[in-house]
Amino acid sequence: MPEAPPESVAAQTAAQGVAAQTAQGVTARTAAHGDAARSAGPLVVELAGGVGGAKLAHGLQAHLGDRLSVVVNTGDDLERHGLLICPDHDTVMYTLAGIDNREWGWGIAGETFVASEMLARYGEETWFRLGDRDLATHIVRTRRWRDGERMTAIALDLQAALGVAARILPMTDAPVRTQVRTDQGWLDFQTYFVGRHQEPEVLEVRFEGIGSSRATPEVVAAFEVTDGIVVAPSNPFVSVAPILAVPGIRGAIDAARARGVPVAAISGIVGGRAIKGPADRMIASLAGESPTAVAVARRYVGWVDIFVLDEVDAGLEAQVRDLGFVTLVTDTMMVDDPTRARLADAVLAALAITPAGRE
Ligand code: FO1
Repeated sequence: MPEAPPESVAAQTAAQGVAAQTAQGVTARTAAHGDAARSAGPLVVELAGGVGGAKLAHGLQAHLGDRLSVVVNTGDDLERHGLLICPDHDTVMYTLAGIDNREWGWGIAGETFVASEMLARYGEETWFRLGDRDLATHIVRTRRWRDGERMTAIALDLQAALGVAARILPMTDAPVRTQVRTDQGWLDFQTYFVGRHQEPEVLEVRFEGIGSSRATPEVVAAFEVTDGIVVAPSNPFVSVAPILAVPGIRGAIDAARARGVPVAAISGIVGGRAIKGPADRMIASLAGESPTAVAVARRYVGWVDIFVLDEVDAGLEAQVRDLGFVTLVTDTMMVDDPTRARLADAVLAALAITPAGRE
């Protein structure tokens, strides 16, 4: 849909007419996914960072179940106490498994920190807090990773053990580490985010290791067969940008769009402020713009078709359309299960995706 002129989603959906998938077509696409057990129906890929990506994935999973693939940022990954931690993957996984800690937005509900207290007694740095239950995830992951297994295979097994219906695919199997330049020099992402409480101004962002990374076969296949792509209300600079920077992913999105697959993105800036995290300050320091939904939309020109703004930003809709997007204005606040599912439903409708397939 790249060539579609800007207009309202309702008008565009009506104009598209019916191009529903046949049962045979769905079966062929399912086989191409390499997952014969996947249920029939439309397939969707979400690009996700941590909390916002997890909430939207939860809403999408409620509608799509195992037909949702979440391509998750791994630039936030880090090693602590000799263990490999994948925060965005784990936030999405715990959320989709229904064991997430809703108070913090990360970690596991009912978590305790006895092991962390003991680590501190041994003199280990514990500002990045690893809960007792969470530690089990990192122990299993690290053991298998050191044995030479692919990150994707390990992740899929962890998800299966927790009964997650959707698939959460690391953006790459190669190590990529986001770093930010501040007036205190280059900092690893979690040192900036947790260790320094996101306080230093971010002047530059780089993704160490991105040049030697590549999209996994699972990620490429997910884009090849998908009916729609959704970009979560995640940080454009440190959550979405690293996914796009993995060699092979932007090309896979372009190829999907060339065969008519629409891409929708949801603004993580509402009323001039980030829903969570430092995206608003990064828009100012990295792009020199006011933190608005329009500034987010500007980051997505050329590869996103539909831009979703919150109702409080309805006054910005015309500016977003002027950038070439189809717009959807709706309540984007995901405060509980019904509002997650409602936003997911609105986005799927904007993508013209119904339970039977694409309209
Ligand atoms: N966030 C914090 O604010 N403090 C922590 O101590 C912390 C520990 C942590 C451990 C495992 C994990 O998977 C995530 C954790 N997070 C913590 C969240 C994480 O730093 C960020 O939310 C994401 O990287 C940003 O998307």
